[in-house]
Amino acid sequence: MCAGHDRHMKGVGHVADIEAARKAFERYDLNKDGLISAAEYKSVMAQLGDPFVTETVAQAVINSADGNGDGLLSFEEFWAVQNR
Ligand SMILES: [Ca+2]
Ligand SMILES: [Ca+2]
Repeated sequence: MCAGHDRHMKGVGHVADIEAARKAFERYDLNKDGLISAAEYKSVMAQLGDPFVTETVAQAVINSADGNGDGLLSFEEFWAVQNR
């Protein structure tokens, strides 16, 4: 239940409850369409001080959590990662 599993979602850290997860999700969802794209993830990581996350890396992170294979992260998929 702790440490290790969320390394690829760094910046999110340990999210204890769904409200905190939703806030984190909204921080990544820059255009508020309810989905996190690779471009959004990359921008937010850059804002958080990690300029080494390229769009390719961002897409890989999203793909690793992308339950339905559309290349975008929904809140449900994001939440599933928090609880992995
Ligand atoms: Ca979005
Ligand atoms: Ca998806």
